[in-house]
Amino acid sequence: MFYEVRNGRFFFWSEDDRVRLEGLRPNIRYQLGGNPYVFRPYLERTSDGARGAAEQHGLFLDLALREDKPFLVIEPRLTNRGPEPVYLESVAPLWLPDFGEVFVGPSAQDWSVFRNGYQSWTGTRSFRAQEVDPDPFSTLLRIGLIDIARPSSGVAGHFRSDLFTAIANRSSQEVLIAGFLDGRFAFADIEVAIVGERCGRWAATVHYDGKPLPPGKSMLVPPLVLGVAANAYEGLAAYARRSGQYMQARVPERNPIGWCSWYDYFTSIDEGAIRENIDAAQRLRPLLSLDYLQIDDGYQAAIGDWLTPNAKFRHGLARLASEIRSAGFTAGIWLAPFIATRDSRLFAEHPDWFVQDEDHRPRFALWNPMWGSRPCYALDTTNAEVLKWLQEVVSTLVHQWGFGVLKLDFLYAAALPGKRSDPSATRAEALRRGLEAMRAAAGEDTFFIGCGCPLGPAVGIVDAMRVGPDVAPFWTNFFSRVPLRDLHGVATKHAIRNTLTRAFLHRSWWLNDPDCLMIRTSRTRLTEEEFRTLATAILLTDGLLVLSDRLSGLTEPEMDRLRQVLELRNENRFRAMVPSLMDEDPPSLLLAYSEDQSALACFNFADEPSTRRLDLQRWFPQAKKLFHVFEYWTNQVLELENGTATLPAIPAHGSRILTLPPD
Ligand code: 9PG
Repeated sequence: MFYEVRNGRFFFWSEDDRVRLEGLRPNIRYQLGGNPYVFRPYLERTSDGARGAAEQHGLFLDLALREDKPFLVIEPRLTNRGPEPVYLESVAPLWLPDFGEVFVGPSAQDWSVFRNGYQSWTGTRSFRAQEVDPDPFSTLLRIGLIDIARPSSGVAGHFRSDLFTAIANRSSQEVLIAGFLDGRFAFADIEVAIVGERCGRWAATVHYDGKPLPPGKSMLVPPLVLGVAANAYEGLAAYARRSGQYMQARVPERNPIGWCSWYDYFTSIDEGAIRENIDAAQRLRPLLSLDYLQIDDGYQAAIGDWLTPNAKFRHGLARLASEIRSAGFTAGIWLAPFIATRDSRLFAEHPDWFVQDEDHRPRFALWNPMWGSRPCYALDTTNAEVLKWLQEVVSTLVHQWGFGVLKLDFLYAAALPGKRSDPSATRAEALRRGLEAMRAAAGEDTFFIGCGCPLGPAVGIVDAMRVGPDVAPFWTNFFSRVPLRDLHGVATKHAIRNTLTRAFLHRSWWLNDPDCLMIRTSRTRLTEEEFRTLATAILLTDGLLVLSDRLSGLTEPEMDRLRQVLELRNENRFRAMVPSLMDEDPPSLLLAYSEDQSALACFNFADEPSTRRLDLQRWFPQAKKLFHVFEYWTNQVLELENGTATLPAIPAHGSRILTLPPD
């Protein structure tokens, strides 16, 4: 890895010279006196890096450059030496001007670009040069699934990846990794456009949403890292470790097993149902010791009134929490702390606590058909009174009522564009302040699960994070395929995709929550094969294991499923690797390593059966010496020929797991 500043521009190249960034410069957008400006300084060499050779309106940019293997770290600092505040739109420490070039192998036509989504539910995958990144069909759907301030351009070969990316050349195999080390206080992305054989656009940009930089002040811009990797997944995993350390991620040693009421009852829960499950969970004990039981959506009087239960929870939540605890489980509860409907007491009493849209009306955040016709609005988490209210809610739930697990949902609302009481906060800062207030109120011992959450601002605050869309008692459906583009939002298939494509964040940024595993055989359209595929993805990526079926009256086949799942989980703490991350969507291979076992999972996402030949020696040197491997789900022994296994047809949406002794 080499780098230099020459002719006012930045250059970076790999040892073999096949990955090159040539002639990049910074690009800063800001407002002054109500007018928009662009500042694209040329660079001059300094003792520890580079600085903008020019100043504009008193703005200076310094880039400290240092090697921290396997990355080059670029640490930008922006200073305002002018007499007035400068309102920052965005700072791109590196941006590709007309006369620059980015090479990852010979032709950009062979590139695959990893596009990380904005929040939990945003579909995340690699795209080929000819492909379009499709946003959900309508504005209504986009609000809850992508960042509406940064929609996809809809142009083939043009991608914008949140916080980090990998660019892989599929024919010559080079990989470039680029990412910001800090996503806590501002949203940031890497933008890549492929135009014919060339890279037409490349920019690593931090978005400041008009944040003022006062005169005489300077600020650190999130450091950017660049690196080359032999394998995109491993490169992204190295990035996740480095950035997780930088952001002081919370990574609990123990990965709890939970139960959640949502995916069987949905909003039709009541006290009786929760009680039945407490009893059933106790009876399950010899087989499975659940750590927590979590009450999901459906207990509250209104969205926003988290401390007021509805008529189905007559005896209140404190009592239910105490019953859960008396039975030996941690009690968990769902809430959507940053939204409220008009019919909530919160809204009636504090109509001024909400983010405002362009028309000075409360900022629309969501319309959820499950909650009837009422729209939800976004709370202003830069308002001190709102933060105080959040702390009261959390403090009551945790310290008075005894909940130890909080599933915090629809968190994106706090970061929606709009007018806030503190205009100096970025959207990411607004969200982070809301999260920090809740963490401060809860204390260190409460387990937070983030959901529907932009990723960066939650690092260091949540213990676990939903990394994909909701699972459902179906594989996919018309709605998920068409308006949601076979990518975003609710569908078991979509959840599995993100579980694979974001597996490298696990234990670096938080514990990954791949969403719940349903083991039931009725009240679901998931087939046996689809159940196994979901279980395979959750277990081999070491994700949070949360069951979501009514636990009383589990049938023998359902108990069998549970046993199989636990057998696969119990002895192993797998570390995952997705070798085809940049070649397929969704990736069909998943490697998992633990101390006692190695495993290779093979998924068939197609709608018809398919056979596969797998050369195990590519990933497992020990396969050379083996004559057969074991297949977990079908309980078969497969012969190996020169380390190659031929899998009998895998049914549609099915998966197989080959297990090997460790290397
Ligand atoms: C409870 C659920 C579960 C689930 C969460 C989240 O756009 N929407 O209308 C929409 C509805 C539900 C949803 C996501 C989006 O799911 O992921 O686990 O807690 O809320 O309502």
